[in-house]
Amino acid sequence: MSETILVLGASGQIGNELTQKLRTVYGNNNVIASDIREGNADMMTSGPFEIIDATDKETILKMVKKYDVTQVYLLAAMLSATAEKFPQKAWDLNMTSLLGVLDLAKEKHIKQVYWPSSIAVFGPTTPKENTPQKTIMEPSTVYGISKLSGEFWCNYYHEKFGVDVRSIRYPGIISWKTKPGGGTTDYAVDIYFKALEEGNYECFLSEKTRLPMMFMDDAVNATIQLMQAKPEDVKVRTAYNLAAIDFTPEEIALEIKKHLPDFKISYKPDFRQEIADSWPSIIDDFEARKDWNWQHKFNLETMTKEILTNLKK
Ligand code: AKB
Repeated sequence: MSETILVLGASGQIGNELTQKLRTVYGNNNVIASDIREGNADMMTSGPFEIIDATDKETILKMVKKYDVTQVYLLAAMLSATAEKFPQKAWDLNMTSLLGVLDLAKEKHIKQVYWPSSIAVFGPTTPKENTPQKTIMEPSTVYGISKLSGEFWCNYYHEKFGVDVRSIRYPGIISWKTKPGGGTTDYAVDIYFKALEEGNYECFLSEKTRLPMMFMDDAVNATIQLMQAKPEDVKVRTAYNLAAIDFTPEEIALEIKKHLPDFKISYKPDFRQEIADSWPSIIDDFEARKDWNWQHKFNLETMTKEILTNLKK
C-alpha cells in the first residue's frame, strides 16, 4: 500500500509508538512525524520530522503539499485531567485541530484522516458494564464534551462531504516506552515505573475503580487495522468502541506483586476519582470485532510481564 502519512502529535504517548510502527509498515520516509516540540532522537533521525502546531491549518497544508501527504493522523490533544484545569485551552486545541484537518480532507488535499476519540464520551448516566456502541452519552468532563462533539463532526464531514475519517474510542492506553500526560488512566502506567524505582505507589484512584484499559501494542495495531480496512467495512463514522482488558488498581497491584513481592500500594483519591467514576468499567466492542475483525492480544498478565521485562533492561 503506498501512502504518505503526516502524524500530528507524534511526540505524545500514542503518537510516538504509532509513528514508529507506521514507519515499519509504510517506510521511514513516507511517515512525517510532527509535534509542537521536538521528538526523541530515534523519531527525529529515523524519518522526516517537522515542528507543527496542530491548530495551524495553513502550516499543515504547506506540509501536506511539501510531502504529497495522503493521510493525516491527528493525535495532538489535551487529556481529561489537564483539560479540567484549562477548559478553554482544551476546547481550542481539541476542536480547532480537528476541524482544520477535516477541512483539508473536504478540500481534497488529503484522502484519509485518523482522529482518536475516547471512553470519555460516556458519562455518569451511561450503563457502566458492557457499555454498547450506541447508548446514553452525557459526558461530564471538558475532554469528554470535546471528544463527543468531535465524533459528530467526523460523522458530519463523512455524511455531507464524503470525508474518509475513522476513529476509535480509546480506553486507557498502557505503555512503557513513552509516558502519558494529563490523563485519568495514567496511574496504570505510573504504577509500573514506581514499582520498579521505589517499590511502592500512591494511587490517585481508589482500589475498586474499574476502568477499561489496553496495552499500547494492541492500540497501535487496532489503529492501523482500522485505517487499512475497506471503506465499505467501516460502518461507524462517529468512533468505534474498542475493548481489551479492564481492572482495578487493586488488581493491577496484585499482578505486579507476582513479579515484585515487596511492592506496596496505597490510595489517596484526588479530583481524578470523580472523572473515573463518570466513565464505564467494561466496554462492549462488538461492532469493531464484526466490521473489521478487531482482536486484542494482551491481557493483564501478559502485559505486566512484557512491561516489567522491558523496564528492567
Ligand atoms: C485519559 O485518561 O484522559 C485518557 C483517555 C481515557 O482518553 N487516557
